Amino acid sequence: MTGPRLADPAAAGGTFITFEGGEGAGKSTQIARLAATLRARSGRPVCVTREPGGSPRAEEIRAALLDGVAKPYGPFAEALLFSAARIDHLDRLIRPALRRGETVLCDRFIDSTRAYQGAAGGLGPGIVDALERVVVGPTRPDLTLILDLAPESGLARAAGRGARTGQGADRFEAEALDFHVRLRESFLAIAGAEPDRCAVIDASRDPDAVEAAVRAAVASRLPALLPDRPAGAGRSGDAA
Ligand code: Z5A
Repeated sequence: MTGPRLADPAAAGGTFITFEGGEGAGKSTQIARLAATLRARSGRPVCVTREPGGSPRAEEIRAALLDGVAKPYGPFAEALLFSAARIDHLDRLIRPALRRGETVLCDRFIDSTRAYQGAAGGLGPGIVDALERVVVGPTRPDLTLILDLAPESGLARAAGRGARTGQGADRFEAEALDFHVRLRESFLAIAGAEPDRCAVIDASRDPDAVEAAVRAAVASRLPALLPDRPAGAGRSGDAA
């Protein structure tokens, strides 16, 4: 396991950044953009991953979860399966990458369990906290970017993408609107409770404006990742 997370990524080894939010908030889009920026500017390797999934075994569990295989067993059983995937993902990908000093960008992590299985799914906070303690331990994100968007807009974006790709709604996209409203409230409550770790990004704007807000949050919270000058370059990079 990695040691306690420190503020300076150079001193602490790698840096762990997670992206959270409701359906269609733009996480994948923004992770790809931030990864490109960090690769150009930080001079450190960047590892892009996602949950559920991120390792071959966790991807197998992902397929079952998004097909709704665990839904009939209830939110506790689903949380256990998300946890099983997370254990493998942490052991095989996230912790080794952090130990190598990489920047890990992860699409969803513990806050999705808190929001989906906990606040929206009805699983008690005691169980969610206990799972987090035994599964995640000290490997906590250094920064969590919560992309905030009205659920109606996010679901419309996801549906638009589904229409283009021919993919129908998955097990969670198919939940009723009030489930998605509770998700949004939960993510905002998490951000309010842990302001040092979390930054809320208004995801209703166009992708370039959201990208600028993401960069500004990273630059102010983790300045060593976005130096003014790209690593090894002789001129200033663009300002965040
Ligand atoms: N889950 C859980 O229940 N418990 C857990 O512990 C964990 C997860 C870890 C994983 O699904 C599901 O697992 C998830 C929660 C649950 N629920 N669902 N569904 P997933 O990984 O397949 O889906 P997702 O995480 O919700 O991501 P997404 O639907 O793919 O959305 P996204 O990554 O946030 O957005 P995107 O793909 O970047 O953009 C969506 C569309 O909007 C796309 O067509 C873009 O071109 C467009 N877009 C993006 N940004 C913009 C802006 N700014 N304006 C306009 N349009 C935009």
